[in-house]
Amino acid sequence: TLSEKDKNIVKTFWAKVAGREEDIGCDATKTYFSHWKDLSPGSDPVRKHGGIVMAAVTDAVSKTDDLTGALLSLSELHAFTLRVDPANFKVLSHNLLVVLSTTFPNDFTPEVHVAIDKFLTALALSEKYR
Ligand code: ZNH
Repeated sequence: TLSEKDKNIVKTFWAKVAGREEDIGCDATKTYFSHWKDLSPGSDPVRKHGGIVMAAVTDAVSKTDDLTGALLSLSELHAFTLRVDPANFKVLSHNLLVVLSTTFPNDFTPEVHVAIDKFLTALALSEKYR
């Protein structure tokens, strides 16, 4: 679970991400959603969806004390309606870590890496599957 220290690290790092959600989300999600016609990096649907996913992550950063409650309806949507394979969450989290590390090479210390990794795992949108 996330320690208080992890939470602070995530919040401090996320201040850098603020305002760049679309770019980062676009990069991290472009390998998904193959059913969309135009999947080229930077295409409108990918950009838009990347922004939506990242906005949800940013929202979660402000709710680290009750992630399960904050993400309840979103996690139900993914488990019951969208039926996203849980393995995909791991891949997306990994993509996000890669994009964050290359976008902010100086800020992405090993400490930040571990804290963000824990945070993304704690988002647990796949929790309802269990
Ligand atoms: Zn998801 C949708 C978030 C992951 C798939 N998403 C969505 C939304 C959101 C999200 C916010 C919108 C909703 C509404 O509208 O209501 N996601 C998210 C997050 C994450 C995710 C935060 C992580 C971190 N997803 C994911 C994955 C996948 C997905 C992994 C697969 C692969 N989503 C999805 C889909 C959708 C969504 C399919 C729908 C889209 C449309 O409809 O357009």
